[in-house]
Amino acid sequence: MLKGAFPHLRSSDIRTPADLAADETFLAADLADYAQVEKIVAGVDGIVHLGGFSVEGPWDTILNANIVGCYNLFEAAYRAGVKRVVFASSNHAVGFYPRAQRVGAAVTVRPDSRYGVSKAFGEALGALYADKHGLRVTCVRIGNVADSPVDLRRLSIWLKPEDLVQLVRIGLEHPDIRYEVFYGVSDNAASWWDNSNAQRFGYRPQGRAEEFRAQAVAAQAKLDPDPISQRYQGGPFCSDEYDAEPN
Ligand code: 15L
Repeated sequence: MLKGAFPHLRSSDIRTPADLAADETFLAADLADYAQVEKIVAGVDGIVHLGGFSVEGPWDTILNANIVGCYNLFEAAYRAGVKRVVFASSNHAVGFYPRAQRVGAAVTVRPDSRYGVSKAFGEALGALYADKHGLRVTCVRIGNVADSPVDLRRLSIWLKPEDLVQLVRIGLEHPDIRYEVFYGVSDNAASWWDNSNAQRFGYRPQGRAEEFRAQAVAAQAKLDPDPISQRYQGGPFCSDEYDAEPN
Protein backbone atom coordinates (compact mmCIF):
# COMPACT_ATOMS: atom_id res chain seq x y z
CA MET A 1 0.00 0.00 0.00
CA LEU A 2 3.01 2.32 0.12
CA LYS A 3 3.69 1.74 -3.57
CA GLY A 4 3.48 5.05 -5.38
CA ALA A 5 3.65 7.07 -2.16
CA PHE A 6 7.45 7.26 -2.26
CA PRO A 7 9.81 7.20 -5.27
CA HIS A 8 11.83 4.22 -4.06
CA LEU A 9 10.88 1.42 -1.69
CA ARG A 10 13.21 -1.28 -0.39
CA SER A 11 11.87 -4.15 1.65
CA SER A 12 13.76 -6.61 3.80
CA ASP A 13 13.13 -9.77 5.78
CA ILE A 14 15.19 -12.63 7.15
CA ARG A 15 13.82 -14.78 4.31
CA THR A 16 13.27 -13.80 0.70
CA PRO A 17 9.53 -13.80 -0.13
CA ALA A 18 8.50 -16.18 -2.91
CA ASP A 19 6.08 -13.67 -4.46
CA LEU A 20 8.30 -10.65 -5.09
CA ALA A 21 7.03 -8.58 -8.02
CA ALA A 22 9.44 -7.50 -10.77
CA ASP A 23 9.20 -3.85 -9.65
CA GLU A 24 10.07 -4.61 -5.98
CA THR A 25 13.50 -4.14 -4.46
CA PHE A 26 14.36 -6.59 -1.70
CA LEU A 27 17.44 -7.24 0.44
CA ALA A 28 17.47 -10.16 2.89
CA ALA A 29 19.00 -9.56 6.33
CA ASP A 30 19.11 -11.02 9.81
CA LEU A 31 18.54 -8.08 12.17
CA ALA A 32 20.73 -9.74 14.81
CA ASP A 33 23.77 -9.30 12.50
CA TYR A 34 24.88 -5.63 12.53
CA ALA A 35 26.86 -5.89 9.28
CA GLN A 36 23.77 -7.14 7.45
CA VAL A 37 21.64 -4.35 8.93
CA GLU A 38 24.17 -1.75 7.78
CA LYS A 39 23.64 -2.93 4.20
CA ILE A 40 19.84 -2.69 4.25
CA VAL A 41 19.73 0.83 5.73
CA ALA A 42 22.40 2.36 3.48
CA GLY A 43 21.06 5.23 1.37
CA VAL A 44 17.61 5.14 2.97
CA ASP A 45 15.67 8.24 4.13
CA GLY A 46 13.04 6.54 6.29
CA ILE A 47 12.45 3.10 7.78
CA VAL A 48 9.27 1.27 8.73
CA HIS A 49 10.62 -1.21 11.26
CA LEU A 50 8.25 -4.18 11.32
CA GLY A 51 11.03 -6.75 11.65
CA GLY A 52 11.38 -9.13 14.56
CA PHE A 53 9.52 -11.94 16.30
CA SER A 54 5.88 -10.87 16.41
CA VAL A 55 4.45 -12.93 19.31
CA GLU A 56 5.63 -14.33 22.64
CA GLY A 57 8.63 -16.66 22.35
CA PRO A 58 11.59 -18.11 24.23
CA TRP A 59 13.98 -15.51 25.68
CA ASP A 60 16.79 -16.25 23.21
CA THR A 61 14.45 -15.68 20.28
CA ILE A 62 13.13 -12.40 21.68
CA LEU A 63 16.64 -11.30 22.68
CA ASN A 64 18.14 -11.81 19.23
CA ALA A 65 15.28 -10.70 17.01
CA ASN A 66 13.69 -7.93 19.07
CA ILE A 67 16.32 -6.61 21.47
CA VAL A 68 19.62 -7.00 19.61
CA GLY A 69 17.82 -6.66 16.27
CA CYS A 70 16.09 -3.44 17.31
CA TYR A 71 19.31 -1.96 18.68
CA ASN A 72 21.13 -2.81 15.44
CA LEU A 73 18.36 -1.19 13.41
CA PHE A 74 18.38 2.12 15.32
CA GLU A 75 22.16 2.26 15.62
CA ALA A 76 22.77 1.48 11.93
CA ALA A 77 20.01 3.89 10.89
CA TYR A 78 21.55 6.70 12.91
CA ARG A 79 25.09 5.99 11.64
CA ALA A 80 23.81 5.92 8.04
CA GLY A 81 22.04 9.27 8.37
CA VAL A 82 18.52 7.89 8.09
CA LYS A 83 16.09 10.66 9.07
CA ARG A 84 13.01 8.79 10.26
CA VAL A 85 12.03 5.50 11.83
CA VAL A 86 8.50 4.24 12.34
CA PHE A 87 8.71 1.47 14.93
CA ALA A 88 6.07 -1.24 15.09
CA SER A 89 5.47 -1.36 18.82
CA SER A 90 2.57 -3.35 20.17
CA ASN A 91 -0.41 -3.24 22.48
CA HIS A 92 1.53 -5.87 24.46
CA ALA A 93 3.89 -3.16 25.76
CA VAL A 94 0.87 -2.06 27.85
CA GLY A 95 -1.07 -5.34 27.88
CA PHE A 96 -1.48 -5.57 31.66
CA TYR A 97 -3.77 -2.56 31.87
CA PRO A 98 -7.26 -3.80 32.68
CA ARG A 99 -9.85 -3.57 29.95
CA ALA A 100 -11.88 -1.44 32.36
CA GLN A 101 -9.23 1.30 32.18
CA ARG A 102 -8.86 3.72 29.29
CA VAL A 103 -5.19 4.52 28.65
CA GLY A 104 -3.40 7.17 26.64
CA ALA A 105 -0.03 7.16 24.91
CA ALA A 106 1.82 8.54 27.95
CA VAL A 107 1.08 5.74 30.43
CA THR A 108 3.84 3.74 32.13
CA VAL A 109 4.53 0.56 30.17
CA ARG A 110 2.95 -2.62 31.62
CA PRO A 111 4.21 -5.41 29.34
CA ASP A 112 2.39 -8.72 29.36
CA SER A 113 5.15 -10.96 27.97
CA ARG A 114 8.84 -11.06 27.06
CA TYR A 115 7.61 -9.94 23.65
CA GLY A 116 5.85 -6.96 25.26
CA VAL A 117 9.04 -6.09 27.14
CA SER A 118 10.94 -6.07 23.83
CA LYS A 119 8.41 -3.59 22.42
CA ALA A 120 8.78 -1.35 25.49
CA PHE A 121 12.55 -1.59 24.92
CA GLY A 122 12.13 -0.51 21.30
CA GLU A 123 10.04 2.49 22.35
CA ALA A 124 12.73 3.49 24.87
CA LEU A 125 15.49 3.05 22.30
CA GLY A 126 13.54 5.17 19.84
CA ALA A 127 13.25 7.93 22.42
CA LEU A 128 17.00 7.83 23.02
CA TYR A 129 17.87 8.15 19.33
CA ALA A 130 15.28 10.91 18.91
CA ASP A 131 16.32 12.96 21.93
CA LYS A 132 20.07 12.44 21.72
CA HIS A 133 20.64 12.17 17.97
CA GLY A 134 17.67 13.92 16.36
CA LEU A 135 16.21 10.91 14.57
CA ARG A 136 12.47 11.44 14.00
CA VAL A 137 10.83 8.44 15.60
CA THR A 138 7.21 7.32 15.69
CA CYS A 139 6.21 4.28 17.76
CA VAL A 140 2.89 2.71 16.84
CA ARG A 141 1.42 0.47 19.55
CA ILE A 142 -0.33 -1.77 17.07
CA GLY A 143 -3.50 -3.55 18.16
CA ASN A 144 -4.36 -6.28 15.69
CA VAL A 145 -3.98 -5.80 11.95
CA ALA A 146 -6.42 -7.96 10.01
CA ASP A 147 -9.15 -7.68 7.40
CA SER A 148 -11.72 -7.73 10.21
CA PRO A 149 -11.84 -8.15 14.03
CA VAL A 150 -11.83 -11.86 14.84
CA ASP A 151 -13.08 -11.91 18.47
CA LEU A 152 -14.36 -9.61 21.22
CA ARG A 153 -10.90 -8.37 22.21
CA ARG A 154 -10.17 -7.47 18.61
CA LEU A 155 -13.39 -5.39 18.47
CA SER A 156 -11.48 -3.03 20.76
CA ILE A 157 -8.01 -3.21 19.17
CA TRP A 158 -8.63 -3.93 15.49
CA LEU A 159 -6.55 -1.92 13.00
CA LYS A 160 -7.66 -1.83 9.39
CA PRO A 161 -4.59 -2.19 7.13
CA GLU A 162 -5.32 1.12 5.38
CA ASP A 163 -5.35 2.86 8.77
CA LEU A 164 -1.93 1.42 9.58
CA VAL A 165 -0.68 2.88 6.31
CA GLN A 166 -2.09 6.26 7.35
CA LEU A 167 -0.15 6.10 10.64
CA VAL A 168 3.02 5.01 8.87
CA ARG A 169 2.76 7.93 6.46
CA ILE A 170 2.30 10.39 9.34
CA GLY A 171 5.50 8.98 10.86
CA LEU A 172 7.41 9.23 7.59
CA GLU A 173 6.11 12.60 6.42
CA HIS A 174 4.68 14.83 9.12
CA PRO A 175 7.00 17.82 9.61
CA ASP A 176 6.44 18.06 13.39
CA ILE A 177 7.40 14.51 14.37
CA ARG A 178 10.36 14.21 16.75
CA TYR A 179 9.33 11.38 19.09
CA GLU A 180 5.71 10.27 19.27
CA VAL A 181 3.75 7.27 20.47
CA PHE A 182 0.46 6.43 18.74
CA TYR A 183 -2.00 3.61 19.18
CA GLY A 184 -2.44 1.53 16.07
CA VAL A 185 -6.21 1.23 16.28
CA SER A 186 -9.09 2.03 13.95
CA ASP A 187 -12.21 4.03 14.84
CA ASN A 188 -13.55 1.33 17.17
CA ALA A 189 -16.41 2.22 19.51
CA ALA A 190 -15.11 -0.35 22.04
CA SER A 191 -11.51 0.94 22.03
CA TRP A 192 -9.62 1.06 25.35
CA TRP A 193 -7.19 3.69 24.12
CA ASP A 194 -7.19 7.46 24.01
CA ASN A 195 -5.54 8.04 20.65
CA SER A 196 -5.77 11.83 20.69
CA ASN A 197 -2.03 12.11 20.13
CA ALA A 198 -2.38 10.44 16.72
CA GLN A 199 -5.42 12.57 15.93
CA ARG A 200 -3.38 15.68 16.74
CA PHE A 201 -1.13 14.69 13.81
CA GLY A 202 -4.08 14.30 11.47
CA TYR A 203 -4.91 10.59 11.91
CA ARG A 204 -8.47 9.96 10.71
CA PRO A 205 -9.08 6.19 10.88
CA GLN A 206 -11.60 4.75 8.43
CA GLY A 207 -12.11 1.26 9.90
CA ARG A 208 -15.03 0.67 12.30
CA ALA A 209 -14.90 -2.62 14.19
CA GLU A 210 -18.56 -2.40 15.22
CA GLU A 211 -19.56 -3.21 11.63
CA PHE A 212 -18.21 -6.72 12.32
CA ARG A 213 -19.64 -7.18 15.83
CA ALA A 214 -21.92 -10.11 14.96
CA GLN A 215 -19.11 -12.20 13.44
CA ALA A 216 -16.72 -11.33 16.30
CA VAL A 217 -19.30 -12.34 18.93
CA ALA A 218 -19.95 -15.63 17.10
CA ALA A 219 -16.20 -16.37 16.95
CA GLN A 220 -15.78 -15.49 20.64
CA ALA A 221 -18.52 -17.98 21.59
CA LYS A 222 -16.31 -20.80 20.28
CA LEU A 223 -13.39 -19.85 22.59
CA ASP A 224 -12.93 -21.24 26.12
CA PRO A 225 -13.60 -18.66 28.87
CA ASP A 226 -10.33 -17.37 30.36
CA PRO A 227 -10.82 -14.88 33.24
CA ILE A 228 -7.27 -13.45 33.22
CA SER A 229 -7.25 -13.05 29.46
CA GLN A 230 -10.67 -11.41 29.57
CA ARG A 231 -9.69 -9.02 32.35
CA TYR A 232 -6.63 -7.51 30.74
CA GLN A 233 -6.09 -5.73 27.44
CA GLY A 234 -3.32 -8.09 26.31
CA GLY A 235 -5.70 -11.08 26.46
CA PRO A 236 -3.99 -14.47 26.09
CA PHE A 237 -0.53 -12.85 26.31
CA CYS A 238 -1.50 -12.05 29.95
CA SER A 239 -2.88 -15.46 30.91
CA ASP A 240 -0.03 -17.35 29.23
CA GLU A 241 2.41 -18.45 32.00
CA TYR A 242 0.34 -16.48 34.57
CA ASP A 243 0.79 -17.75 38.12
CA ALA A 244 0.30 -14.64 40.26
CA GLU A 245 -2.40 -14.17 42.87
CA PRO A 246 -4.95 -12.04 40.98
CA ASN A 247 -5.21 -8.55 42.54
C1 15L B 1 0.74 -8.48 18.38
O1 15L B 1 1.57 -7.70 18.81
C2 15L B 1 1.11 -9.54 17.41
O2 15L B 1 2.15 -9.15 16.56
C3 15L B 1 -0.07 -10.02 16.62
O3 15L B 1 0.29 -11.22 15.99
C4 15L B 1 -1.31 -10.23 17.49
O4 15L B 1 -1.07 -11.27 18.39
C5 15L B 1 -1.62 -8.93 18.20
O5 15L B 1 -0.52 -8.47 18.92
C6 15L B 1 -2.81 -9.03 19.15
O6 15L B 1 -2.70 -8.60 20.31
O7 15L B 1 -3.87 -9.50 18.73
